Amino acid sequence: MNKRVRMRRMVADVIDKSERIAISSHIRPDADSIGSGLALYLILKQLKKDVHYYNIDRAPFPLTELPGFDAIEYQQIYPQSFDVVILVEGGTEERSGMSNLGDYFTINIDHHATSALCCDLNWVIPDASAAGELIYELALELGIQLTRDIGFNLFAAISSDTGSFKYSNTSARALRIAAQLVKKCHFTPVEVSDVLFYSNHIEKVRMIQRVLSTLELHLNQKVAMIDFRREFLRRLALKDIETEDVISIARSIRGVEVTLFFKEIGDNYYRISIRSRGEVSSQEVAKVFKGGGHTHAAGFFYRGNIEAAKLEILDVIREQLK
Ligand SMILES: [Mn+2]
Repeated sequence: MNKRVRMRRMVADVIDKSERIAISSHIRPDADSIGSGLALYLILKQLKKDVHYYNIDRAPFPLTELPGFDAIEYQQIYPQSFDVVILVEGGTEERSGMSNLGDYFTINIDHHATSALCCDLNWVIPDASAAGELIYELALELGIQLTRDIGFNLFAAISSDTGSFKYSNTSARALRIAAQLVKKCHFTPVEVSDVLFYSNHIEKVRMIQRVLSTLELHLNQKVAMIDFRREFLRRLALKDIETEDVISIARSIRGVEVTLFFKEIGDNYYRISIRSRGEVSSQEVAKVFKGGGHTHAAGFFYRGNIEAAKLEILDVIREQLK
């Protein structure tokens, strides 16, 4: 039996034996973490568990439209008592924003190769395209009825993390699971797309317009860079920007192998997202700056001048392109 199946059985076994269960996603949650968390919440409800879904950060629109979203509560898990705490892509206190996790029996369900293995059970499968794949397999293991809302959330999770089945993590398994969800769960892919990809506010598109105006190309046009400056938020009702859309426009440029997105989050303080294809590993670049992620998607924080950051990062990428 492979690790993926063995761990799935162990996780199902703990759930079977548990009564009070808490779920949490990571801070600044994305569609996979929220869709997977909501699906898991609905699965555990169906099993008549006393389940709570606690997060620290409220997910932005349009994730607020996912079925069951209002069930999420915003508070620490500690000091309430639970038989098990399940962390969806948030296996550490830092990543989940939850304190005192050492006081609980914890399960980490994740597909990031860099996921910390510090929970009591770590079901970490880097081959999985999304945490949603693992929750789907867990649902089968637990023998629950796949409802529309569970299917909708899991499809949203997988379709988001695979970039609508475009990224390199789009596997036969991801497609097969997506097909099974559509077949069994009475929703259509277009309903999910309408929520995730076709409900942009005009303000968001205006924001993308501003961010794209910063586009620079380097290293024989193989590296694209875009900046999000805090001043862009002035005069807009938006509080934040969903980075993935604007990154995907930059990375769509023919010949671009690496896309860097610099998000200004404080004075001389940036969160930098890297997307790559071809020979450059995003993860290796991020590691140099003490960040993490996958081969084709990673990120890190940088303190200092943005122009200095750009030069330093270009040096690292230049080495990898050799
Ligand atoms: Mn994910």
